[in-house]
Amino acid sequence: SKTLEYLILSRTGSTNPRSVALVQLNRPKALNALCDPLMAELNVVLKELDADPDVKAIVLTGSEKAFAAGADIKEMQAFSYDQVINRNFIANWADIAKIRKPVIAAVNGFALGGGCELAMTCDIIYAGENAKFAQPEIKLGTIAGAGGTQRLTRVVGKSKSMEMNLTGDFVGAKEAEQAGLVSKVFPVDKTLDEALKLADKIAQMSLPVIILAKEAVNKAYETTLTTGLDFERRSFHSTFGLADRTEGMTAFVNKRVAKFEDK
Ligand code: CO8
Repeated sequence: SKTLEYLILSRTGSTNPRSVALVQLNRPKALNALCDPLMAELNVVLKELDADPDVKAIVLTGSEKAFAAGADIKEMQAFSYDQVINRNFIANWADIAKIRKPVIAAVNGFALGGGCELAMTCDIIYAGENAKFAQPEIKLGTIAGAGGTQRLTRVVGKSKSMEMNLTGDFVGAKEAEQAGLVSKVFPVDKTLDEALKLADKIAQMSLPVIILAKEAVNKAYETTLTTGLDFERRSFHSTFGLADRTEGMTAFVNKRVAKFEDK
């Protein structure tokens, strides 16, 4: 594993030991508060992993106490309007949504404000029983700035999103699962293992098909149903240009396990 200033990186994977990348937020003294240099480092690392042909899935996690307690309030405290607008503060957060490979968030403990938004920017959220999600910006006299009013509303609906954004109240793991924010809940010491297992399961699939599937699901948030269905059908058709599609169907017909080669 490799330790950067704010992140710890490692690789795993049952078939290819480099196919699953683990990115751990490592700023324990500030409960992984997402300061600007941390987000810059995260962006660089995720882009590198996205470009690495060995990597087929990425897991993003924090500690057992905190996934991330939000944007760095101490950093933001002194900012003025002209400063945030001139430097387009937090605009680089949008880059994370452009990663083409699946990113799984393994969330234990606090996922607050920017921490909840970062988890929601990921493709799948696994949560530990101690996970606490919230958009507490309103208590700081501000509002969410990286998806807390947008992604959250699309996921949990208006009433719960309004409640969370207008009160800052914590939502626990079970409630988050019921609301569809989280796909599964685990004991705290199992969350990361389960997320890595999920990533490894995905990593057994064909990389170009993984990318097409993620892109197609994400289209559901961006377009009308008719346009999305057209996009999906065209993407489905395009898999017929892949050797892995031939292999997958041939393996099924011949009652053997498919062996994908990412092409
Ligand atoms: N920013 C900076 N430092 C933080 C943050 C934070 N968000 N959260 C915790 N810390 C620091 C604390 O200041 C403390 O530092 P120190 O030891 O130097 O005093 C250390 O982490 C430990 O924290 P606590 O002592 O408070 O630990 P507790 O266990 O008592 O409480 C809580 C944990 C409940 C998580 C508490 O720390 C808390 O309420 N934190 C703030 C949560 C919050 O309001 N988050 C939202 C931030 S605003 C935001 O995310 C805006 C998003 C805008 C778009 C995205 C842009 C990035």
